[in-house]
Amino acid sequence: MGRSISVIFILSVATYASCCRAYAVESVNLLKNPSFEEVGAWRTHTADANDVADPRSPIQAHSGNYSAYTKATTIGGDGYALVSQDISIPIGSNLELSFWLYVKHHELPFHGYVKGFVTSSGGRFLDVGIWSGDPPKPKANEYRFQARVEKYDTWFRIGVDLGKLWIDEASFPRDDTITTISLGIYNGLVYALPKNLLQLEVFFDDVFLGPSVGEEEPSFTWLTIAAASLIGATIVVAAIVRRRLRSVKRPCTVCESPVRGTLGQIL
Ligand SMILES: [Ca+2]
Repeated sequence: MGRSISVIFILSVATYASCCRAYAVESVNLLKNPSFEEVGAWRTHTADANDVADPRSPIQAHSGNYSAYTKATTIGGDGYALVSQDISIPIGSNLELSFWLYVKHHELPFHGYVKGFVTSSGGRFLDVGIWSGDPPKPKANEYRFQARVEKYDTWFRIGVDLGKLWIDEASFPRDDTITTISLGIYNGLVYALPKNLLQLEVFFDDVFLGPSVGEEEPSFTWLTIAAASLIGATIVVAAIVRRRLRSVKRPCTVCESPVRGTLGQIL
């Protein structure tokens, strides 16, 4: 009986694991080349020749062998560097945006911003990133989600429920379509910092934009765990009851045996 319970338990776990794995696979990234492993899909933008935007840099990678590298300096003036991709994704409440980034540590703390952002056909901007100091207040068509640098010189992830931010927090209309996604940095003179000194270097990798599976997964998980627990508990109770019934009957079958004492000890 013990072995059969184990087998059923293992089968339950295996079934649960395969369910969850299949469910996770349903998460579809709507971006092309999100890990920067291939050539193409991303365009680059820089302020001048002193800035760098490389959509396929082999220097760092969160996954695979490449990431997007951006570097901006105040040498020669304002500095910014971006990579962007044209898309067409209708706003939905379950849209999720996430990306990994690696901010290089420099002698001076960075001044400016590091961000991922989307723009829409309705002329709206939703920014997700890190701003130093006290950035200007967003305009009516802008929404800003402020994160922070968790650690320098290592990869960390920023993720948001883009659809919920768009609809519930920014109060932007739902009938809009995201037309571009961009990732990049700005290290500019708007912060009145010394010229020819500052630079900012950030890598981006594994960008995700697509339907979120985070909302439904917990209820699915808890339902599955509850059902599995109920089945498991029923099996265990049935096994205990059966065993007790046997042990109740057993003394009658051995009561006439001369070796009852020995059997009783064994049983
Ligand atoms: Ca990569």
